[in-house]
Amino acid sequence: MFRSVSMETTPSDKVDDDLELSVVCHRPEGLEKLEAQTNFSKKELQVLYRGFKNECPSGVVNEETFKQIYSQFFPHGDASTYAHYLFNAFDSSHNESIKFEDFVMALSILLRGTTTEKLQWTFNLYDINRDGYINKEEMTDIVKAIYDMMGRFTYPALRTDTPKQHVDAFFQKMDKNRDGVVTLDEFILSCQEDENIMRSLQLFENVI
Ligand SMILES: [Ca+2]
Ligand SMILES: [Ca+2]
Repeated sequence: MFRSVSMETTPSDKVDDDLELSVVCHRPEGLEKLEAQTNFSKKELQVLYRGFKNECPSGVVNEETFKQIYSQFFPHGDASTYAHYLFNAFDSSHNESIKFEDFVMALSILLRGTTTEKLQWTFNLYDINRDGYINKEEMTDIVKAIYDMMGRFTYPALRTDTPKQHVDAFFQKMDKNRDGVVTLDEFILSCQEDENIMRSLQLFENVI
């Protein structure tokens, strides 16, 4: 159903010019607060804000817009399902919209966070129903969404396994106590002790 979404969101130069002003006028105290809360400098935050406002002049991203923007990066596959999960992970206040603050907080972790912070964030992404555990269905849904998104051109990176094989292998390594779910501790421990899992996650990180 998301195939019908229009991809024509390329910003015009005119919009760009208008934004110079809004960047200068944007609540500087807000940026200072964010500078303290993230791993970005004020200057970097200003650049990010400019890009954010460029794509989303309203200052808030809803899921539809997020999918449109994100799908542009994966023209050969269907990124809509993965974008849905990502949107929920970015939407930290769970109010079905991503504000600039939500966006940079997530970006700060993904680009400049510690390994543990990144793994924690990834765990939350995989924990679709937010009950604190990753079950096999959730991991299958995520892995399938990634396969869909990659499409046939980048598929070779994942060609050796089917989604089910991928999930079974993940689970075997991660579910230490064999109770059928992966906790945050199990997730972090497995990733830290097994380079292969890390490498796989690295692959997943690249698509965030
Ligand atoms: Ca869960
Ligand atoms: Ca377990």
